[in-house]
Amino acid sequence: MNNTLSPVEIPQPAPRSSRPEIMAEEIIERLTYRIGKDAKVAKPHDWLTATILVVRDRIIDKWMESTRKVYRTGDKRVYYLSLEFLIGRLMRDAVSNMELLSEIKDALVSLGVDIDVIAGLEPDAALGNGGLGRLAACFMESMATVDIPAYGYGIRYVHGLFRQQMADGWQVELPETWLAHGNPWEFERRESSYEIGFGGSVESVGGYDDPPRFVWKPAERFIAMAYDTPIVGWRGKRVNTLRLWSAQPIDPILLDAFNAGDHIGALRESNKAETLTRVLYPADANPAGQELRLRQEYFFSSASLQDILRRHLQQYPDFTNLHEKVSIQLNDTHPAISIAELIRLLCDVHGMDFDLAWDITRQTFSYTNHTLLPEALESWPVPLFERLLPRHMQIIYAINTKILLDARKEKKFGDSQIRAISLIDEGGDRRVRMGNLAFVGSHSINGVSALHTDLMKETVFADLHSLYPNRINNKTNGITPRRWLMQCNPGLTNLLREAIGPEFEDNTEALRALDSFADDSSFQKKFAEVKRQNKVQLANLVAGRMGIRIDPSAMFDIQIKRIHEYKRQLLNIVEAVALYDQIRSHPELDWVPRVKFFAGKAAPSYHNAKLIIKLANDVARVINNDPAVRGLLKVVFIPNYNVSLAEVMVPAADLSEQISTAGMEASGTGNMKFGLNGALTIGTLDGANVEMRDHVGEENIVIFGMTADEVARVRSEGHDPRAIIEQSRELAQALQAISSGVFSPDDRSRFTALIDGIYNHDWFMVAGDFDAYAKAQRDVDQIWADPVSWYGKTIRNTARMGWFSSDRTIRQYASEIWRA
Ligand code: NBG
Repeated sequence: MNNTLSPVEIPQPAPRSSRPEIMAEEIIERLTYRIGKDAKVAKPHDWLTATILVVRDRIIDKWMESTRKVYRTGDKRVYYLSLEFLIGRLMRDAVSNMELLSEIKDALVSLGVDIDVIAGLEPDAALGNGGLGRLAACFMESMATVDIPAYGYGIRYVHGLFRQQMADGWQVELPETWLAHGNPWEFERRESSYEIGFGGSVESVGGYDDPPRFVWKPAERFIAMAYDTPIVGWRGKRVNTLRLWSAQPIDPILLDAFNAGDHIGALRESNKAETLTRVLYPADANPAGQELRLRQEYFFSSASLQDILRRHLQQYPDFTNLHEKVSIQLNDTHPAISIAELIRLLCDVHGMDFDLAWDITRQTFSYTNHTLLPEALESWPVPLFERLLPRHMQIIYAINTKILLDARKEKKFGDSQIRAISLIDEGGDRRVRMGNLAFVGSHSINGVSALHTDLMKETVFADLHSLYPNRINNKTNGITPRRWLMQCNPGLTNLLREAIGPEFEDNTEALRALDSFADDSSFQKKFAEVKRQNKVQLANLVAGRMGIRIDPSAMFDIQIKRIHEYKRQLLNIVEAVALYDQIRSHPELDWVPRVKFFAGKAAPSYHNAKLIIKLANDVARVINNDPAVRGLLKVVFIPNYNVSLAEVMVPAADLSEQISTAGMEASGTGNMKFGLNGALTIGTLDGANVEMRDHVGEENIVIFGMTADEVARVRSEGHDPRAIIEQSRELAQALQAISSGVFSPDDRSRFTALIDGIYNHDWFMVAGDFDAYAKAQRDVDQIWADPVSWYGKTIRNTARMGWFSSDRTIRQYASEIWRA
């Protein structure tokens, strides 16, 4: 069944030519008739938009074909629900995946336009905070590449992640306006609109003979409207849809109020709707905890599910086969309310009975956990939940009754286990636990690296795991090699093609053939030259943006990621201070010239993270200006880290810092990007670092520090950081220097409390791991001093990272979870 209106056969548009002359003509055509600009006065931004429109047309042809195909075949559709999609710029991605790069370049050259200049104007769509959102973006690209019919569902935030500016070394957050020039990639879909309610009450109708039916009468209602962005897979094989929801008022203006002279009140509904999807919460791995966040979560979950059900009914008579035709992946707990919402829609709106709806729901959903940090597990106060989503609260109680009865009767769970698995946290103020809801409502719960998955079974989900022992599984993260090798590092890509042929472009694991070149001196020279070119580019960026000159022959040591105590930028900075001390005390030694780069944003409310940024900048100012260092060590904090900046930094790295406290980084994905681009990793046995070591070989990675087990043991048995510090002269000196204001003469006690934290509890094991880290850094220096050894290792990193392609990850999701 289809809802086509036209009875006549509609001719399809003719395929478009990719000849540069034709595309140049089309660019002029778009500039003139779509943008309304004469080529003589067109601004670079107009050229960008016109170019995107020309590429977009070619994508649309494939997009429609992909959509038609899934209606024809009746294949299962995968829905990826995520509050974050950190997609970055799209033009280069789209052009390169459509294999139009040289044609578009030529077309633009013939018009006197430089593609690099206009590509640099494209705003960086930052609808995410960090790894979780970037993973969603890599997955979207890989799902299209491996030909899975998939939709991403999220929110079209008007303001993505804030712009970070430095004011005297402090982070300042400014609003980001990625939509300021319009967005040529998106299509507004007014016809795909759904009503979303909040608050109000629940009435039950029927009773006596029939089972009662529940009717939710929301007090507030909004419209969710869809905006679609096409996502092209590699070689344009398939084009999927990223559908982002925007909130609209039901009554844009209250005319009664307006006519009565209340001009502001008349726009009340409009303002409320706009607020709902205006900003992305800037918290990474810790819950925002505010009502607006819960509203955002429910808003996009409900809109997505209504859309999914509507699409299903276009093809099938009812929902009894929903789980055979639909898989819904919950990206963390943010969309976990979807579980109760699906039951509500099936039962209350479509008349299904609860037990069947529950069964179908569980077979439809699967959930990915992305962090074990206890403070990051989402939960909502019961009174707030009840007020905002009264019907969902009832459904959650009903699910809880089922689960707890089953656990007590079938599994003989005792009180403490019952308390642990309950959907309601009864300790203190009562709260709804979204992690437990996501777990019980899904047939698959996965972690994002082998270690993280093991720890999930042992810690946060231990009791739920013993109740449902077959549900937890692992899907180690991956990255798309198109963006993170082929687009960001054309120099290396060309060299690889020259050496091992093009097979790796379609199968990243074919990079393994590079192993046989690892010790070949002429290949090493070429590999080194590519790295040098990439470093020159980064050096130019730093000179241009910050006015700091750096020497591209120094070792580029890079740590880029969100600023978090568990990620231990602080350990890296303390080591820099210790090294600074050493260089001054022993000027006669052969120090390896290094530039330590940092970039990353801190959650605006995360005090210590912001202080760590200030510390990095304070330390940089002192070290960079001390003539005694003779340029051997530089520290650079590049502001406003985002996807586009990563695309310049990753290819330029010699050393990749992946130094989280073991057991705390679920996976990491930056680690994979660096390895693939030929950096050596210094890291702990945490997250996917463990599997990276297994793949590249332990001689090709520098591992240091406590293991996750050791951290857990030390934490439970008692850790004495003060004693450790007293044993380590270098560490003691560095900490004292920071604490006493050597780097902050304007405010000597600025960092005292931060450093006291290390002396007093050292939760993140900065003192605990310092000596091992400092020694590992000197090992890195030694490897660097022998270029043959250095390039042998880094080439082997590129050769052996193919398994970390998100194509592999997605294939595993498809075969083991979605069965698509
Ligand atoms: C992050 C983890 C990373 C992991 C990404 C993607 C959250 C909540 N978690 O280690 O911290 O790589 O998720 O899985 O953002």
